[in-house]
Amino acid sequence: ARAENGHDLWLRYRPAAAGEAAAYRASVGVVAPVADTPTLKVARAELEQGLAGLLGERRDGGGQILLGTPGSSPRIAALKLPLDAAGDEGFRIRTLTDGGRPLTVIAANTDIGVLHGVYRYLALIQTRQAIDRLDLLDAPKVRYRLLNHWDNLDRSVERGYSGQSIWDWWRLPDVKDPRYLDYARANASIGINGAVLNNVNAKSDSLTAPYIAKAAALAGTFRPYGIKVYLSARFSSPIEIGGLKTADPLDPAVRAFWKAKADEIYKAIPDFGGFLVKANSEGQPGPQDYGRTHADGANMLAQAVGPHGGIVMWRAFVYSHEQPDDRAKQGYSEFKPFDGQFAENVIVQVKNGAIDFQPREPFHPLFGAMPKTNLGMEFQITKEYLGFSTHLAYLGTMWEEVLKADTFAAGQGSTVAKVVDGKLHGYSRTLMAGVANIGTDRNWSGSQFDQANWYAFGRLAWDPEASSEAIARDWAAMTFTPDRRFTGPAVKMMMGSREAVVDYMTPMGLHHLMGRSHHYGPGPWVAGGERADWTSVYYHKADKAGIGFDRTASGSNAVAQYAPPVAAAFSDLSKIDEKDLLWFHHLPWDYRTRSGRPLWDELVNRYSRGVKAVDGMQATWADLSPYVDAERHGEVATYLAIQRREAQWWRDASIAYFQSINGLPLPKGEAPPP
Ligand code: GCW
Repeated sequence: ARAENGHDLWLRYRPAAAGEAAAYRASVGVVAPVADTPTLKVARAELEQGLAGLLGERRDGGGQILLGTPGSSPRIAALKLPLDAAGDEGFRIRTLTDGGRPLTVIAANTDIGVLHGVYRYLALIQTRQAIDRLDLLDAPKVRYRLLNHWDNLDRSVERGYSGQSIWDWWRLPDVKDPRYLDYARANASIGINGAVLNNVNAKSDSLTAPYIAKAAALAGTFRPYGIKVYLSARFSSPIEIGGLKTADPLDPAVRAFWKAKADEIYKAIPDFGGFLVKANSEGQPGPQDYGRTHADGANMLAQAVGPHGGIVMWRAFVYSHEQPDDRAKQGYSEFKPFDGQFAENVIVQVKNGAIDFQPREPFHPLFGAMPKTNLGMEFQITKEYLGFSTHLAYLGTMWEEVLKADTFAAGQGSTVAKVVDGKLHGYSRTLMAGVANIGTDRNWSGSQFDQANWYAFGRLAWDPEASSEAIARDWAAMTFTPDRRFTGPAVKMMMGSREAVVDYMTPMGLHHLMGRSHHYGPGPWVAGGERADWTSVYYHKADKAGIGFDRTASGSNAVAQYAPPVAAAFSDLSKIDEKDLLWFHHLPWDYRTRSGRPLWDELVNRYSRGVKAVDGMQATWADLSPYVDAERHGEVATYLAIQRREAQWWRDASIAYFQSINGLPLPKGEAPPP
């Protein structure tokens, strides 16, 4: 028996029950030969492997599966299937009959579209959908669907909780770890089409010839799967590896350096994707060091890669301690004035919220505010602020909440999803980036359930309006078992899991109360230090009278960065959703919440509710043991036990700390911290 350690991810292809397999075999046939291209060969091999695993080697019902493009397959060309809407990466799956025998056609305009179609077809069987009468067309709504690896050249991973970097830089380019292929398969199966290989806190070494050769080796491995490589670029590289005295983006020698560097990279990697840049943020170098702007910096790089078809992703995650203004306002303040000044092949990459990947943040005010600048979404798959890989938190719900949020930029219905997929402002290039949670752990992501976040990210990048619940259901079925007695409770557990974390860590709009720098465990008492916005007291502002960050007109007025209807709703205590209450308001401890309880009681109630939710998750998981192999079941159970203990720690520590400030007793029925 194969080890069930999670290495196969959602591509397990374990046998369907005999009756189900027999039914599928009636419509599935043998896979017809394909044109001799790298991607079609991979597509056919994956289909063979998947069908053999799911349905067995013998599929002699007389049917056939035909894969290809009209360009490479005369049979497909003759069918004249409408494929316009499939674009460059989408596909059409159509069941027909041929001489009375079932024929399934997986067709696309490009080979990579065919590969995506193959994964979809397999997923239909993996999730036990009907496949005998299909006419399904699908295509991605976002053009660049990228993982951002925060992987360092020494194989450590910033905010990585699943072992070391899977990029074995030392042995590359000669040794190509077979994991790279599995990585490419997994990503292609969910439509991810690019990977930024190195950390945004970048080292210039990554742009030197030896590392370009290593990146080229990875690019070669990924190419048949439709995945391009990108690199994070350190803005001061012209000084560090170019022998120049400056990195001023308007200096001709600096511009020549970047142009030559781009030419050098494209010589080794003709389909190189482009650069990702973190500039003038958290101590990273950038154009402002020379009195230049973000647009100056981004456009210079864009000009270097533009002729080769490359892009520049310029991050809007900027804040500086010389700037005393509310940190939540700084990204907007720095970027909004430059709307319309970025080159066409620049995408400004914006985190989902204005602070930093908190368990809950209102959507970033830049979404909807830059109609003339390509804006992309940056989500964090790795759970820096949600208990690393040891706490179970399905992030699909969080991302869906952000994507469904209404910016009102062009009236009601101007959701963040419509900003990101380009519908609202007609962006020429659309992007969704996810900070990867992948490492050398056998299960890739540090825990079984963190694989779901990788999976959900890919699915939402493909379709930002997809349902996080449907995605969770597919994932659970493919990763564990399609048995509804399993998927029903497991999906329910996943759907509530992130809210549980919000409750026991930072309920009601509280944020950034994690322990200093590592961000694991409670630290609402963290004060002092070199900068205010790296402390917790900066964010909760608790005092004897009340708690919360006033971001209304009477406070930092961050609300004014949102469209007027949004600002009005956030400002108005009778309208604001209580999930965001203390993000925007400083309120007395006895403020009456919607439950009727005073604020203090309501907070304590939510902390306790979070802990109880983890009790519920443990109970659910225990009940599911009949459906899960012992190794994975045991691992999840052990992690849940850690989470239960630490949820209690969060609750107790937070409550005890706030009591030390407000001097209030615990509400009736609440257990005191030990
Ligand atoms: O979330 C914070 C992290 C840093 C990270 C930074 C960023 C890569 O704590 O580790 O640096 O954000 O997004 O640039």
